[in-house]
Amino acid sequence: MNKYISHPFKLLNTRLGFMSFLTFLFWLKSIFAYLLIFKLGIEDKFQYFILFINPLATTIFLLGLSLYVKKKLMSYLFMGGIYAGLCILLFSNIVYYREFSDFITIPTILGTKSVSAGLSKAAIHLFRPLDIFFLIDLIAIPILFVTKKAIMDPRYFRKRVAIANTAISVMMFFANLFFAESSRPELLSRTFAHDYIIKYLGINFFTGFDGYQTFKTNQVRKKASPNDLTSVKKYVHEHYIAPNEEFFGIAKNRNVIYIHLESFQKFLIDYKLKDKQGQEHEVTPFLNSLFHSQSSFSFDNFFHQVKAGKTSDAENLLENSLFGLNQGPLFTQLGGENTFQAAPDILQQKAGYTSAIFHGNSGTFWNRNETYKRLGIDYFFDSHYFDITDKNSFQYGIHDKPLFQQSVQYLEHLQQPFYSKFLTVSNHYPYSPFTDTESGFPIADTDDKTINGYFATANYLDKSIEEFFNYLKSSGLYEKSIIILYGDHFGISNQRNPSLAKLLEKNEETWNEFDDTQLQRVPLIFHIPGREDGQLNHTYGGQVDILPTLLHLLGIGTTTYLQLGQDLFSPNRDQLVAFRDKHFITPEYTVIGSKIYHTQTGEFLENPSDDTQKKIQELQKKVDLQLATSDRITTGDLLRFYGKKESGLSSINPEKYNYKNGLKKLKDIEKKKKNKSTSIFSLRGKKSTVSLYESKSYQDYFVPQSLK
Ligand code: GP9
Ligand code: MN
Repeated sequence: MNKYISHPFKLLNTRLGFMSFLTFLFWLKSIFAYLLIFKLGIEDKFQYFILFINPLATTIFLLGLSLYVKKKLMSYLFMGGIYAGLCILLFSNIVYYREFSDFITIPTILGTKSVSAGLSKAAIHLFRPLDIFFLIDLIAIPILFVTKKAIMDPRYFRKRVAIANTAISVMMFFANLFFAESSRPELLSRTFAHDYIIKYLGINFFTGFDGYQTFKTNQVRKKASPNDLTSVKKYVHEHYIAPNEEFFGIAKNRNVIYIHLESFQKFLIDYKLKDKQGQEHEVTPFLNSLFHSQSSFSFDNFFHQVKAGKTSDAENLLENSLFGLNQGPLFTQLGGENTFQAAPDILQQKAGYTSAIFHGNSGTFWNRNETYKRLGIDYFFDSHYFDITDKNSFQYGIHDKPLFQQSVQYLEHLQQPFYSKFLTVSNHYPYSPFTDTESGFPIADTDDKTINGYFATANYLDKSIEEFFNYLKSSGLYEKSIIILYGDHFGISNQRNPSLAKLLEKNEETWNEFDDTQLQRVPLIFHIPGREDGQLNHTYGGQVDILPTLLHLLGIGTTTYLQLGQDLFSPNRDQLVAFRDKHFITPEYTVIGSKIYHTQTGEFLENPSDDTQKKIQELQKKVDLQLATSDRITTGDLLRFYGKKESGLSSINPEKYNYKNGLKKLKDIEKKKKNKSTSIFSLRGKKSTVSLYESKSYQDYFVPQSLK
């Protein structure tokens, strides 16, 4: 009998056997890390299944490469080297995760971010005794070979079998990907968050994929030069419109409070849902009252302009007055690397604002934890800062009522004026309504469950905002603030719109792309307490226009910044709203590819006159130019060349930002500033405002099993 087989380790002493052994070990370590160290938010049994299989395909593929190496020692060394590499990658991620609650990206490994330097100093404190489990085999296995307890198989490995092994691993990968995409559609095109990729496809894949994306974006970035700014500046200069004098500075020095209305479409405003008995229920009575308030400047022809990055694209549009990318989310693709000149940064440098974001989801979602640093956001209160239970949260984090209520303990310590944003989530797909007896809201009656729940979750959002407003009033923050409410994007997708049609008193049969486009309206409200000259403005605009509008309201000029929007209050604005897919809308035309509709009537222009065609072509050119200019700035990372001389802004050092211990930092500032502290807590004689918050208990709300 062959001595390699008769040895006590038997199968292990064949190359394939040894490879299987290493695969098993790596699988075991990965599962250990997934379950005990990383918080991956596994939601159901299917996701557990995917989690358990996801280390296999890439590990077998990579270790299997050594099977192509003929020489015994070389083949074993190669396999061992790959194995050691994988183990070190996994282990480094474990250590990194303990500090950053995130995973290592290629730019981090390459040291372009000096967190890696900081980490190596801190790393030693991040080791735990248990870690020996992840490393011991890297010492034990070579010892086994040296002491001849394990033996290398000298037999030449047949190429056909090596190829079969590779083929199997590739097939396994596609099966894994198929499962992943069926649990989380568009996983790779939209990427969402690092933990999503790891949950579904494992660390090896994540690192490779990140490397590929980094390479792609670096290529474009490398090619860009300061000369590219010439055409950008020309566009911005020609497109700039001076602010409307009447509104310039009317909110000067006020706190900015953004309320992000998740998935909230304009049609919800003033909408009344009929229940089965035919009784009408106003869906968002509080938001309606704000929309029509004499202290509000509201917009009813205002459109979202997001693409794959959804919420994060909306944030990008608002913070930078730049579009997201045509493919994939800007925050995850460029947010961790690019230079920005965003609202929090401008307001900090020009008017001494402190900035904070409140969001009850994990900070890594949409790569916010990295991007926010580059936007100059001082404090990021993510899920770590909230008391989250099964009852008060769902897959996107803490529900809106507790989000607002629990934010107040931090908000009250912010130095004023502050720039803040509350990212709500409860009105997010799948719109599982809250049903408590007192505040339950009827479910709509269509054949689409998603649509049916949408009104009830919007109603819950409405109530949560009302509670927050009550707090703002009782705490004294209200009069000192400008509160801006905006819908981030559609909640009901185009495919579902025909089912929505009858609720909007439209015909399901004749519903078309024109109607889809009109539904991309989202509400926009600038609420300025104390003003009595509020108005409903019908100008056509989009999210890219918010930043210059806001800065002008705050009395800050925008001529030196590379922003692509136009002040919504300025007369003579273009009133041309570009969508990311190059479709566009004006008060006159809605243009979808080659199809032209009349915006006011919905009439399809079958044979547009030469004149109309020319007009449309010109508009299309403008739209294309706006989008191309945005892409030039973002993919070329051109703002890195646009320095203080031109912009008037010193550049940001993202490494100075760290979102841990936010409350402690705020309190330290209060102490340091003593009677110069402007937080509402200090101004009230160090009396907390937390007890002023009145909320109907969210404990009463629950998601019915049937809708989970
Ligand atoms: C996630 C939340 C929702 O943190 O902002 O994002 P969306 O799915 O709407 O892009
Ligand atoms: Mn969203």
